[in-house]
Amino acid sequence: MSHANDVSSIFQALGINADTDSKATAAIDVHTPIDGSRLARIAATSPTELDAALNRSHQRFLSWRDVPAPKRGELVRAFGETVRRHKPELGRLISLETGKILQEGLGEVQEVIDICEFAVGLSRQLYGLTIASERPDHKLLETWHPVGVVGIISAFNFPMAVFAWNAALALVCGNTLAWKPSEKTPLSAIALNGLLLRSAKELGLDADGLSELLIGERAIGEALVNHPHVKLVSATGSTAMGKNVAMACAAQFKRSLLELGGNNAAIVCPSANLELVVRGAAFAAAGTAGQRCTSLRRLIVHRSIYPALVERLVAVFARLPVGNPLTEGTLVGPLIDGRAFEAMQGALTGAKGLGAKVHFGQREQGAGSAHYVRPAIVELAEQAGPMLHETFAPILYVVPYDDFDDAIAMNNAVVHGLSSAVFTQDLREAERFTSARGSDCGIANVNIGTSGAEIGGAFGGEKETGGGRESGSDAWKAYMRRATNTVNYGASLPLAQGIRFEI
Ligand code: UN1
Repeated sequence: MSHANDVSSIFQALGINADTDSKATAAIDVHTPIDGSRLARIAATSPTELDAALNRSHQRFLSWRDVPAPKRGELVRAFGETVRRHKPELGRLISLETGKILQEGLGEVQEVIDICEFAVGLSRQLYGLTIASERPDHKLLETWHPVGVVGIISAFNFPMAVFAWNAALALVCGNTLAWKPSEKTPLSAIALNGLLLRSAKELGLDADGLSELLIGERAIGEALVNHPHVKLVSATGSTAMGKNVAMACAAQFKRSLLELGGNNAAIVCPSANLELVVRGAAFAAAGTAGQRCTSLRRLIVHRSIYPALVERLVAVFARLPVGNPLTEGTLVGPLIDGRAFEAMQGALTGAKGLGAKVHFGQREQGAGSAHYVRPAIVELAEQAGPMLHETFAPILYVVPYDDFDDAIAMNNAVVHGLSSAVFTQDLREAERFTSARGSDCGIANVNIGTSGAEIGGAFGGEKETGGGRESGSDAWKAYMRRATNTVNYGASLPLAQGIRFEI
């Protein structure tokens, strides 16, 4: 069966009517990274359609905000259950569209299910504080309200999970959604949004405007960000894109929630359990073909164990099964496209120019015009050149260190601040790494790699990663506005700050 037919039968199994062979003049061709063949042609959203969609979202918000939060949670529960029923088809669709191995496609769908469960519980936990008032017979309260239409811009590498982290929380908080997926992965978006709207209809809810899909390239994203009905923009993608979103939002006093790049490092200390390091580093660096924002890109290794560790990693990378992501046993699928391949080769050439010893990174046999590569290990004497930049590809730079404080300084010496890790059995090193003078990242792990964060924690990072937090913990607060209420239940009107104002 061709991959395009595979897509058609997935939509059929999902019960979603998608026009995957659009005749519209403004349409987007979707190709699979597996062999470069065309999966579908999808109509793009026009500016007029975008305006109409955002008007619908705004109108729907006006009634959705009045639905009690636990009732809103029922929609998210139904959505999560529908997704669970269709996990195999959705996982396969992700694999076809992104080139992720099937198990990672299924893992991503599991993240969608998990965040729905989290949000259902949360729908009964959207609480504020009561605060002691300085005045007699007064109380101070904090109440939380939805913000309105939440615009979601998502990247190709997590074409379903990123939407779900935002959508599940934003919906229980009482917002409606407008989603612009990556133009590389509109099929995953059509499928997932279709299931969300169907879940709403099955519950007897008005699905119109609950979650509008906006298909297109950069201009559609810009129109979304600039539309007056959109009150919060949650954007995942490159730092350059995030900077534009942040500036456009700031100019209009809109909120933005940014989840941008990462140049994530792990420090390997002399006492580290090397079994954990090899497994953790190989998965984090080579898994998803290095195309997670949490992928491990830098390994900072104590000089005493450097030769032994690098030898083991080289042996593991040499035999990593690279190939068709739908084939059982494959661990590394293709890069998303030719541009990703060129960026990778450019970084490797740059490293060679600095005298690096480069292991692998070459193109591997693959079908059609696909870009399969053997994940690279790049040994540098010190952190410099391309090691200081995020390249969205499987390259693991390795440098030695002598002093633990220097290692922490190297961890922090990049513009991004998403994820980081230390491998050690020394309690002092672990505590220092996770302390205020340790890693400056939003994620700082101990004895575990940089990728694969669970949904229960807040997810996001500092500096050019954008500062936003999504998913677990109290990330829901980003999707609500806070009001402080002072209530006087007495018969007089005492003023605060000791002011006397007799009239
Ligand atoms: C991303 O690459 O956009 O920790 C996020 C992880 C996933 C999220 C990755 N839960 O790898």
